[in-house]
Amino acid sequence: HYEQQYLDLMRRIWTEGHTRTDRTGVGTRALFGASMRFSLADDAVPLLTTKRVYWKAAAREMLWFLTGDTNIRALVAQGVHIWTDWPLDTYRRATGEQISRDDFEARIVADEGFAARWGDLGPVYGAQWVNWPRYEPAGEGEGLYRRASQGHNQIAALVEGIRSNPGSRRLLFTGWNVDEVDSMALPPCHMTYQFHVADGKLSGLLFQRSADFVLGVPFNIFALAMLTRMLAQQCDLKAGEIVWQGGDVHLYLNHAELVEAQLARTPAGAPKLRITRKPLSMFDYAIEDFEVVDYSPQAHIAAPVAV
Ligand code: DHF
Ligand code: TMP
Repeated sequence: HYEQQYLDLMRRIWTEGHTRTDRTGVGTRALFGASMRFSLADDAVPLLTTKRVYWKAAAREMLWFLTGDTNIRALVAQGVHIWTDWPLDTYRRATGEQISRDDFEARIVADEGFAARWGDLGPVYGAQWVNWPRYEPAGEGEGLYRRASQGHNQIAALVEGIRSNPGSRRLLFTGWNVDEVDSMALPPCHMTYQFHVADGKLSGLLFQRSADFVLGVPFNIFALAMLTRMLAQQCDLKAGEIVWQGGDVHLYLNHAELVEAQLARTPAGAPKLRITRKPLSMFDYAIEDFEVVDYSPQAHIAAPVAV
């Protein structure tokens, strides 16, 4: 079963990983350098079956990236809570107010000014993917360069590249903007995506510098599969496979019992991801265009997220 790779790697991190103190203070066991690959043939999608993965939250996050938005407001308004904890932490530290997560989210949705002030994550994924800063010679009295009103759209360029030069070894985009990582709430984890065309099939590879194996990775591999399927559809190619590569691949120490519980389960089933329409471009997909069938996972396993 395709999921065995995930479970084997999880077991290996837990048994062979080095214990490390990390930025969050929670502590991890970590391996350095690991890889998994999954077929996308016949609409196969690598959703975990040993626990329910809320794939619609991951799909909505991917569509949000593609809009270039970096404010959590649009996510929260759709009931996606996965990014709330970081702005919430900033808000609590700055104001000393012990606001609840629910109240903070309610204010983000109700009050546009509040969201503008407290809901932005900085120039994260979306900003870099579709609007990487570009500079042009400035006018009189403005210094040498000014920021151009329109940045680089790496996604549009990627589609153009796949269509016009499928043999290229430069079909990639990255969120790791050295000039801007310090102003992001979190520097990109899933940082570089590369694509490859062979035999009429498009494959996608992700390099993820830092991987929370319990919470982040199930979302990240689904999103990689979804993105690869969307690109293949836009470029009239079939989907090949996805390759996931992790740098610091870790299990948080407070996930110990959840890891044991999940490793005691057996994967089963072969879910499929259907795209029910062909939108005009990468920027015209909606959540309704995606459907997962044949997915009957075991129960969700809730895990605390290290902020
Ligand atoms: N920090 C850490 N420590 N780990 C992460 O995986 C992580 N991921 C981020 C931002 N910062 C992070 C963005 N992605 C969840 C999933 C993905 C994600 C953030 C959080 C998460 O909590 N998933 C839960 C609940 C999902 C839900 O309620 O919809 C899960 O069980 O999948
Ligand atoms: P770091 O910036 O100190 O590496 O912390 C980021 C944490 O978030 C780390 O545990 C990896 C995790 N993460 C994922 O695994 N996937 C994601 O998509 C994101 C945004 C974060």
